[in-house]
Amino acid sequence: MYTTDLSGKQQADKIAEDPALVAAFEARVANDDFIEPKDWMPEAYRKTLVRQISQHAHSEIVGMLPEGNWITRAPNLRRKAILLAKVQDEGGHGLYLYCAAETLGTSRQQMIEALHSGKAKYSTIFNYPTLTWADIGAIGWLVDGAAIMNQVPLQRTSYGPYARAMVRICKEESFHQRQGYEIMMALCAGTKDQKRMAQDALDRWWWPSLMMFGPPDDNSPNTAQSIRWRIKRETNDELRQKFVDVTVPQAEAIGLKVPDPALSWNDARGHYDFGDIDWDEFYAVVRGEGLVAKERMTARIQAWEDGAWVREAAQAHAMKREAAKLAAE
Ligand code: FAQ
Repeated sequence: MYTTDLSGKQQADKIAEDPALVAAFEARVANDDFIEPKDWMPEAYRKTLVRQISQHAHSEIVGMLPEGNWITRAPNLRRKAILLAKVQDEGGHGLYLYCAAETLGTSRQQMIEALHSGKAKYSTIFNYPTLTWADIGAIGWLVDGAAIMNQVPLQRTSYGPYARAMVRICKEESFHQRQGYEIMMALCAGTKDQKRMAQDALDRWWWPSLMMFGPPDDNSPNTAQSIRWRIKRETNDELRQKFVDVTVPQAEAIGLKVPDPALSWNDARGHYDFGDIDWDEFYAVVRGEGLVAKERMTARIQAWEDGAWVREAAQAHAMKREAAKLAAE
C-alpha cells in the first residue's frame, strides 16, 4: 500500500496507540467533532483516509478525460462553453482533494506516482468509452448524480479538511448533474434518432453507474470500520438504493427506459427492487481490464509530461518572489 509515509514516525506511533489517546479520539468521533490535521489519530484511520481521499482525487482527474474528448465536438458554442467549465471544475475538485490528502502526510508527488504506476485506484466508471454526444448527457445525469449521492454525506465525514472540500464540490456536482439531465431532456424531445441516442447512452451507463458505489456491503472490506470512524456515513448499498430511487422517475419523466427487466417498485419496502449487478465485470475493471483503461492512463501520463514546463515555470516564479521578499527584508 503506498498511502501514508510512516518513515521516521515509528517511535511516535508506539506512543500514539496509547489506549487513552485512542479512547479520546473515539469519543471525539462519537461526538461528531471534526478531526483536524494536527490532532492525534490512529494510524489506521490516517491510512484509510489517505486511501479514500487520494482515490477520490484521482477519480476527479481521470474523470476529466472521457468528457474532455467531446469538447471539440460539442454540438454548439453554448454546450462547448458549459462542457469546458465542467471539465475545469473536475480538475479543481481533484486539487482540493489532493490538498486534503496532503494534510495527512502524503505528498502530491507520491499520490501522482501511485496513479501513474497503476498502484492507486480510481473509479471504475471512467474506464468506459464515451461514444456519442448523448454519453456526455448520461455522464452528467448518472455519473455526477451518483457522485453527489455519495458525496453529500461526506460533507459530514469525520476528517475536517475532507468534509470542507466536499461542500463546494457538492454544489458544483449538483450543477453538473442538472446540465447532464438537460442534455438528455433535449435529446429526448428531439428527433427519433436523438431519442435513440439518449436511450443507448442510458443502456450503456446504467449498470456501470450502479457499480460506482462499490461492492455490496457484505463484500465490502472497508465499510464497517469506515462507518465506525464516521468517515463513511452511509453504506455502499444504502447509497446505491437511494440513487436508484431518485433516478428511475427521472428516466420515466423523459420517456427513457432503465435497462433492467427486474426493476419494480416495492410498496412494502418503499423502494425500487432492481436486478443483479455483474460483479465479475466490476472486479475486472478494478483490476485494470476496463475497455479504455490503457488509453486513460496513457492520456493522463502524457498530460502530466506535457505540463512539466508549467510546473517548472510556476516553481521558478515562486522562488523569484521568495528571493525578492527576502531581499526586501
Ligand atoms: N472503482 O471496501 P470498499 C466523480 C474499491 S468522483 C474502483 O467498499 P470503500 C466525479 C475500493 O477502493 C467518483 N474501485 O471500499 C466526477 C476498495 O479497494 P482498496 C469517485 C472501487 O473505500 C463525475 C475495494 O474496492 N468517488 O465521479 C470502487 O469503503 C463526473 C473494496 O471496496 C469517490 O471516490 C469503484 N467504483 O468504499 C468526475 C467517493 N468501489 O482501496 C468527472 C469517495 C470500490 O481497499 C465526471 N469514495 N472500490 O484497495 C468512497 O466513498 C469510497 O471509497 C467508495 C468505496 C464508496 C468508492
